[in-house]
Order: sequence, then structure tokens, then C-alpha cells
Amino acid sequence: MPEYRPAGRFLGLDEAHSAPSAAAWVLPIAYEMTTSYSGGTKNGALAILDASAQVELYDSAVGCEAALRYGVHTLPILHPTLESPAAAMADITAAVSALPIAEKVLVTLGGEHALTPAVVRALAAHHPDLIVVQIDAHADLRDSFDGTPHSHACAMRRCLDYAPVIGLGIRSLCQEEVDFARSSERVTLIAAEQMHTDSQRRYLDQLRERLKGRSIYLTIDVDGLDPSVISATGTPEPGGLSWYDCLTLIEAICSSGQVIAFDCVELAPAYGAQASAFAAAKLVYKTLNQVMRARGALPR
Ligand SMILES: [Mn+2]
Repeated sequence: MPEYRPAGRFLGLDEAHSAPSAAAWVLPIAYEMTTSYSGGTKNGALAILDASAQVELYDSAVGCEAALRYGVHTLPILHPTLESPAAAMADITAAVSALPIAEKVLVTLGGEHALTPAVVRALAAHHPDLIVVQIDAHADLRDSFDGTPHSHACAMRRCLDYAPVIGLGIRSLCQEEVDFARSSERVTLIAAEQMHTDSQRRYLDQLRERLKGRSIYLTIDVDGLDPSVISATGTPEPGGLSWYDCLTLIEAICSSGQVIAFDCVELAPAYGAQASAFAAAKLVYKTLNQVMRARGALPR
């Protein structure tokens, strides 16, 4: 059975702006079971919530103190069962399915990346046109890893049971994943190197075309960004997205289709300075503002 424990409010908002009537709901999940290199993602959600209280509410990209207009309700931290990875996934899917969020934007804070398919599973049931957009260093397309199909290294492979996947910023994968991605029509990978060398950013046009009119689940693995931006993560990889490249990418995603939910995963606060947690918190807020602007909740 999942257990909930109290947490602080995202952005340190006051009671009036964090009531359940808010347009965005934040679900922190303290899940870590299959980490393969450095651990610590269990505390990622808490670190993002703590750091978020220091983020300025004014976002220059939308020109206002955005959260005060739409409101953000923060749920207590979900601790799924650690009986087995499969049981943890079932817990998370059940918890998300039980949330009354049909008209809201769900923001999930992890936790390890393995939790993403469990959330997608719950949401895909109500969004048959759902597409998953992944920002990540790793393809996460292995069919099984360390003896479980529910490893963080299999996160996108499991998402494919519910929706097609577009991976961005990818720069670490094995032969099995390369072969699988080439053979599957449901997977599109846009490599970090391709993005880096495409000075005209043509990949954004390709992305906009694919996302037009669709419901989107965006999953942000913090290792998609360069370690110079976020180093506190279990498996950091050189050559990642810059802060501004990432913001441009997210703006393009949010303005192309309708982002119904997104997550931010794999922050391992023990392995870096506060800068990483703060960057993750600010990225979550700025992403939420783009989602809300696309929904008409903020001025253009
Ligand atoms: Mn990753």
C-alpha cells in the first residue's frame, strides 16, 4: 500500500494559492529501487520542493508572477511500496488514477525514472492520442535490466506499451537500444549531437510537426541537461543541453500540442551542490508556465 507523508508547498506558495482548486497539482514521489550507479533519487522530490521556495515567482518568459494567477496545489509525498518494482509501479498507477485531475496539469517530481511509465499508464487511459516526449541523456529502451523490466534503464521501453515516444538529447545507449529504436515506428530519437550541430534548429520543426494537436506527456530526466547545469544526478553524461537550449525546446513542445502532465526525475541531491536542486526547481516552474500559457491561463 502506498503511504503519503507531508511536504512543503511548491514555490513556498501561501494557502490561498495552493488550495486544491489550483489549476496545477504537484505529486512528489520518493521512489528509488533500481538505481544502478550512484543513488539518492529517493530524496529528489523533497530537494526540488525545498529549492522551489527560493525561486522568484516572476518569470520573464511570461512576464508575470505566473503561479499567483493559476495556483499550484502540492500533494503530500507518495512513498510507494518497495515490495518489488512491479508492486511499486502498480501503487503509483493506482495513486495517479485516483487523483481528480481531469481538468488540471499534473506535475510529478521524482524519484528515479522508472516511475514515469506508471504515471503514463494512468493518464493514457484517458488520452488515447497521448505521445511521450523525453528529455534525457539515456535512451532507456532496454527491455530488461538487472533482472527487472521495471528498471530506470527500461523506462521508455515500458512507456511504449501506452504511447509512442520521442527522445531528445540522447547521448548514451547500447546496441540493443539502437537496433530497437531503428526497428520500431513508435520510437523517434533526436541525439544530443544532432541538436548540437544543427545551428538552424531544424529538429524543432520536425518536433512541432509530430506534436501538432496531440496530448503530450513530457518527461524531463535532469541528466538530459549538461552536468554544468545539473550535476547532482546518478549517471551524469557530458554533452547535454544548455539551460537556454532546454528552455527553447520546452517552449516548442508546449506550444505545439497540449501538455497534460510532465515530470522531473533523477535528481540525486547528495551528489551536487544546491545549484542542481535549484536549477531543477526553476526548470519545473518555467515548464509549468509554458504549459499554462499554452492553455490560455497566462497572457501571451
Ligand atoms: Mn537518464
